[in-house]
Amino acid sequence: MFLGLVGAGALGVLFGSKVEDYLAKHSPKSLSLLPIGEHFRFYTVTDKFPNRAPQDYRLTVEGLVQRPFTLTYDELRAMPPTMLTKDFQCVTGWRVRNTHWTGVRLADLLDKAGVHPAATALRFTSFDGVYTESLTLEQARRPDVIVAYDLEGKPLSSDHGGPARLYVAPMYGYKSCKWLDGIEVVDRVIPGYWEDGGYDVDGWVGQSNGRDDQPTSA
Ligand SMILES: Nc1nc2c(c(=O)[nH]1)N[C@H]1C(S)=C(S)[C@@H](COP(=O)(O)O)O[C@H]1N2
Ligand SMILES: [Mo]
Repeated sequence: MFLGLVGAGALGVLFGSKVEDYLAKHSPKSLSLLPIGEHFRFYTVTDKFPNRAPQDYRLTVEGLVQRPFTLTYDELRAMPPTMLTKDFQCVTGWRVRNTHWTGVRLADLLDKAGVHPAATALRFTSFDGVYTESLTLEQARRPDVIVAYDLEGKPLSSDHGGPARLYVAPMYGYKSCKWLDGIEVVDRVIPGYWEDGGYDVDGWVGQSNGRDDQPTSA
């Protein structure tokens, strides 16, 4: 079972985008007939998977805030934890049900920083050096939006975006920026990596991203 999952993950890395290009061209109905199991793929838009040890991890919150700060991994883990058990769904169709995450609410990080009244949105950066994401302040303050450091009761693996990533439960997976290292509070929504490629900025599961006229690899 374990080896099977690892094998499937490796296949996802090697062939994931091609398979999903193919899948995305077919209707949701035919998707459910295809033999894709309920497991995560491992995605990266760069040609590598960054690997940062927890002791080298830093998360910065800055921009339109009263008290910008940088947290170490231990400091992040020392904040009040939030647990969520919710689905994880990629816009291309794969979904893992009832995934169990632990992390810190973005709302708590924002309160710690003290958001300036002119702020309306957040911009997220990844230490892969390329990926970016965005949320409005209102979205970011939802209780089901966290900076996650555990998945299924274990420290989040590098392949899944560890030491810490976003988990935006109500939205498609592309909103959940992996290898998160920066949160900038800004005065307007700045569309992220896949949003520049055509995906909806408001990536609510089931309410956005019609399949037919969208890019197919997120
Ligand atoms: N830094 C970074 N974050 C990312 C991505 C990525 O390629 N790079 N892919 C996004 C997409 S499209 C999805 S579906 C999820 C996949 O998460 P996983 O690789 O842990 O399964 O991560 C999202 N966050
Ligand atoms: Mo995705």
